[in-house]
Amino acid sequence: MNKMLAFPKDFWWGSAWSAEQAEGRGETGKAETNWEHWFKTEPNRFYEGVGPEITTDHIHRYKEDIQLLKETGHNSFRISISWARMFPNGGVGEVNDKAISFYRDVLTELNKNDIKPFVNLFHFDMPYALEEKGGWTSREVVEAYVTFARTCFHEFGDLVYHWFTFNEPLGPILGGYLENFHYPNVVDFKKGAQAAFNTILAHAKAIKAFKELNLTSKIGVILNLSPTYPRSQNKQDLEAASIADAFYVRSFLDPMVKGTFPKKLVDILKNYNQMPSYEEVDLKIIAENTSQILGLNYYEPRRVQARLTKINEQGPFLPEWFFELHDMPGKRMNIYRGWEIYEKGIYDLCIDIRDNYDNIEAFISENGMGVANETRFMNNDNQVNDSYRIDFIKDHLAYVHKAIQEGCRIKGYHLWTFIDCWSWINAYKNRYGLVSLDLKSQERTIKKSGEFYKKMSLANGFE
Ligand code: BGP
Repeated sequence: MNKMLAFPKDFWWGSAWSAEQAEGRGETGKAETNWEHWFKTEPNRFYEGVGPEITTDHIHRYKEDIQLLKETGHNSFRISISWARMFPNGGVGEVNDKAISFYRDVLTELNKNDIKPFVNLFHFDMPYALEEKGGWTSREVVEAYVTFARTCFHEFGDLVYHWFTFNEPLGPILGGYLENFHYPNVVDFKKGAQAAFNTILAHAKAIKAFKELNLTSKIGVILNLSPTYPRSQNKQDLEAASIADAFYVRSFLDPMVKGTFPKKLVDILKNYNQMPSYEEVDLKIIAENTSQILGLNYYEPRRVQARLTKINEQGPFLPEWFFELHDMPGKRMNIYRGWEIYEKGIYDLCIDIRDNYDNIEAFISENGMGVANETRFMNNDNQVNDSYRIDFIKDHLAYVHKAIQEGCRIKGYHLWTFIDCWSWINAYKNRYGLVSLDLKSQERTIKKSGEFYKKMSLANGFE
């Protein structure tokens, strides 16, 4: 018989999604977002031409959905609040009473059902009018975000369990300023560095505003942290991995958790004239307002080697000047999504946080398995028999369990995601949910993994 892996009392079993990916536009009034704008202007970029207009229609179905949360064993759930819905006049100005009522209804319903609401403020969705002002490169946008954050703390503070300022702040920087999968879709490292710095400042300023309200909840950030593994232990590969780690892991983790910037990264940016502009007082605000809790998103590792081919220093500056990705022979792939599966990565990440970040209270805020054409695994009752997802969850959780045994303060596990939802330019290509969605009828059906998730949550562990 397999040994039961029991998790600590009050472990947070849950999942996560975001406003733009799940709500749909609805009738509350909402400013156009960057994603809606991009979809309107370049629909062909989006998988099968599906945009964020309706998505999972949670805005009309939240009561039914919260019952499904119960039926799949959730004791906690992460949503995000749409800035564009809260401030329908381009993200600034008067706050939207209808948006306040909607979110208060959702949060009240979650609490009534004993599901702790985790609320994130920014999950890639910026009011388009603010993108026009320069997006995160603009100080005006930082101040507008702080007003949005303060308004949310004030309006919903009595109903929220824990708060998060940003989900994966690296995403919009990488995608928007380097790798073409996020608006504004340019290649300009220096602008990206400015946007990153301003995001970090916005995080700190929001935390400052939060502390002024003396709420009992905590506030932090959710970061996507792929541990970096060098191809070999030779000096060049180790150095390449350490630089990649500085760009992709420490860049947000250090300032948002410790209040300092990684020296390695700063030295490179100075050498290559890529430093953002800032004022001395910004550094003080960042140092004094750090995360109280940390969300860890983990999907796959980053494998790195020293560059084998020469870079073109005439072209735009890129992190890849200093390393390249290593396609490790024999690595195990999620053949349905194209990402590597390496469950030990989640353990290495937890240990890193324990040892280098003062063992800050943390939880796994996203982890999950995307599968294309998942209907092929449907049985005659229209239920997706996703045994691969159950294995994926168990394999990762076994490593989370081990990390907890070794002293990591990991308080919960949130799967990506609850009901299959819309995913940026990939739209509905890769399905991640515990519950499947029929896009045409909006019918929801619990997958085998949803049944498993409930059993695991009730038992507070699994065999
Ligand atoms: C994370 C994001 C989520 C979600 C997930 C799956 O990085 O926080 O919003 O999109 O990735 O991504 P994809 O659908 O591209 O596989």
